[in-house]
Amino acid sequence: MPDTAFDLVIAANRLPVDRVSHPDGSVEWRRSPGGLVTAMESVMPGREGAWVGWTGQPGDSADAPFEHDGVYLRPVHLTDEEVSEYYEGFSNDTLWPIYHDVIVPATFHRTWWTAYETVNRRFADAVCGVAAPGALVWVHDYQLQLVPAMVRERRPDVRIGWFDHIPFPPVELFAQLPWRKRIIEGLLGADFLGFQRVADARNFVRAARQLGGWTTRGDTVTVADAEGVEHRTVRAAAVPISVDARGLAELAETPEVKARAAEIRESLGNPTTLLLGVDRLDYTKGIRHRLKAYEELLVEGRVKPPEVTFVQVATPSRERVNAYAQLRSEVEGTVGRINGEYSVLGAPAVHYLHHSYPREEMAALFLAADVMLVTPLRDGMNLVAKEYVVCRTDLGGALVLSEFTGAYHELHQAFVCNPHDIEGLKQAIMHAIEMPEAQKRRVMRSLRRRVMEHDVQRWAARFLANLTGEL
Ligand code: GDG
Repeated sequence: MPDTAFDLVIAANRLPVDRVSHPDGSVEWRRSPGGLVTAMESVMPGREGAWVGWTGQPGDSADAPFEHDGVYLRPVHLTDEEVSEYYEGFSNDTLWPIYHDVIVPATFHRTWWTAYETVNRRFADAVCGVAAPGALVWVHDYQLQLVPAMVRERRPDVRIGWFDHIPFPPVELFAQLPWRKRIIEGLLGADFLGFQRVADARNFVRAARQLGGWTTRGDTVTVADAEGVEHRTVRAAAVPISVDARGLAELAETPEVKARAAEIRESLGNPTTLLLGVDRLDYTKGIRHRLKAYEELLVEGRVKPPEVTFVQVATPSRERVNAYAQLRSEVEGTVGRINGEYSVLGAPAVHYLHHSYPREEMAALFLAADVMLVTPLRDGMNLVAKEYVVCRTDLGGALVLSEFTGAYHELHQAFVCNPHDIEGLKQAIMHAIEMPEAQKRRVMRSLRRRVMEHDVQRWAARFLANLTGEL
């Protein structure tokens, strides 16, 4: 396949495939699970599509481009040092905490910034190499904020969009970043910037005005050329992401998933109430607050195993970043203490699972759970909340949802909580447990309707319509 031939180019930190190495030395690429891949599939038909990203494995040179499921994949290599400085360092230990309300302090290292620039340049070069004249270029997320301007420098003919999967911080927090102006300049290389919430888009526009002196009006920023002549506008607007609602609902309806859900309940001793949490083990997800509320409910005797039990799936994440290692040991200490005090033989108070599972198992867990606990301190969207409601085709279950998620802005009929308010969180959990079934079904019906109508395919189509100026 020739290079420079693609009219839709996606750039994301990761390629949509995982490398599987076999004992005989052969390598196979498997499609990674996740809504983004499905969303992109839905906008690829009728277009020649390419995807630029890292394979997930460090190396000194890039694998050759290859085709997978009809998409041209262009690997970008990262050395060991770049994985540690660009990815674990600047992306996950500088930007991630700043963009999530500084729940833990951010770490600043000038060498990390240099690596971030170098890697962003490599991504931009790869994009320029595959984009056809006039192509649409869709850049994803906080790891690639310099790519829009770097692509525009070389390829003023293409149309560039960027989507922010995580929150965009208030200007007071963003201002801490020594490289704040460079990041705004990087993003302003785009034609359209998409965010999860209106508030995130506004935070960006305010940062451009206050920290960079750009002229702004409503949701647009005006960019001047090198001579100071204003010549281009950039729009920043909310386009909230979603899930592959139909695909997931179909999965949840299969006899295998239903049987597995019943088996899970059975293996937990058929509790009256099964509480569930599913998160990457990340300090933004409010897992400690959730455990604290549950522990207090146990202390007060308002919930009791084996009638009530709590399953927490904590998917391993960013284990080489300090704050994550520390969180893991805190969470595991708390789970151990709670179980020591409140478990009964054969019926632990908390089932803690530090694993990742196939999507069929996740769907079965969602179906099995009476109350889903989504209690982040800050979260761009939170897809787990949306996945839970679409899986509940039976209209069973109840969703406890933090106000600090993007999902809250679409799903405010849920059992809403402020996770910092432990009393309030306990009340929301009890309310979700005790509300009469008929009432809960009405809530679930309206939550489902929202997500079924606003699915990930619609999100992708809306983003592209914004990018091309149709919206
Ligand atoms: C970022 C933003 C935003 C988790 N464990 C397993 C598993 N998962 C899946 C979930 C869900 C996804 O991973 C996690 O998405 P979230 O939205 O909950 O959170 P982040 O990973 O932080 O994602 C977030 C998102 O980007 C999209 O824009 O919503 O705010 O932080 O789909 O189901 N999937 C499988 N096994 C697991 O063990 N199969």
